[in-house]
Amino acid sequence: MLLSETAASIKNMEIRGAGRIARAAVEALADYARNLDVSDPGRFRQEMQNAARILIETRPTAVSLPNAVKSVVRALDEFESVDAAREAVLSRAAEFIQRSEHAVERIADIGARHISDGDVLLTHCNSEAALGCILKAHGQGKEIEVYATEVRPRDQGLITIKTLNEAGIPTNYIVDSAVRYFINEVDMVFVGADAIAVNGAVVNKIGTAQIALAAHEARTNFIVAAETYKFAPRTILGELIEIEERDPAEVLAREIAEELPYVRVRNPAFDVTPADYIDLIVTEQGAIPPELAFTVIRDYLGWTIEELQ
Ligand code: RUB
Repeated sequence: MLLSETAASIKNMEIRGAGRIARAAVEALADYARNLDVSDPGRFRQEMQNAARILIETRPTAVSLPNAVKSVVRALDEFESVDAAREAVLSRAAEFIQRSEHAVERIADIGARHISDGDVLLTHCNSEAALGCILKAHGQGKEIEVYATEVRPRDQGLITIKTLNEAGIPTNYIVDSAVRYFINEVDMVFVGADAIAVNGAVVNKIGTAQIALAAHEARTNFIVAAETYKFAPRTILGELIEIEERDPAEVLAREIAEELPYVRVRNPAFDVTPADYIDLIVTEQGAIPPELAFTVIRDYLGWTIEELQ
């Protein structure tokens, strides 16, 4: 897919979910590098950096996107010739995609160990990392049941229930506001993440924080499944994660909204769950308490404070 097509598909959410977004962006970047017909190394670098910026600007919250794209374009600084830089970009892109797919598998293995026979799980939105754990546990022969939320306004829950149904997992499909009603029947909440801050707070689909609150009050375990490239290094510098606010028409049809001049429709796509409400973050490097987020940023993202400036 062309760079502009991938950027448009990420923006309009045909490609969605933090891991998939990161892999699609990196693939587009590799494709762009492969076809970039310039001989001047400076020009090559500049064009690649522009391409990286276009991709990064598509959606502001999923930190996997800048983390992945930057890990690829960082190769540009290390090579003098266009051919060497191109090769480096291609091999870093392939490496990232392989690492990402492997991480999702590894998370499924580790996450499934926390799920017992007979458990009732609840998931929100459509996270390949969280669903991977659930599918793995089912594949291991554990009898599980799932509550999946609808996920207003974009209905990502529909994708989730189709996957669960295909796997033959008994699933209850509920409106987002029914979580408190059912939470006492749930043993464990499993969600994904778009970003994880240095203080262990998790940014995920709008509604996640409300579910965490309900789970906390009911003493229900709350587990996040997230690859290490979803941790946000710049939060070390005190930078906040930007919460994307999308088109109000996703929530209320424009014709209706136009009749209500005093009503402002708000549509934040994500919210922040404080570390206090999170029992465990399952990464490909192991399951950690949210308090260890700094260690993940330091040890696995490999970025020094100087590089972040
Ligand atoms: C998707 C979402 C997912 C995370 C993790 O939001 O909030 O829970 O991205 O997904 P959107 P994954 O639909 O707005 O992109 O585990 O697949 O990376």
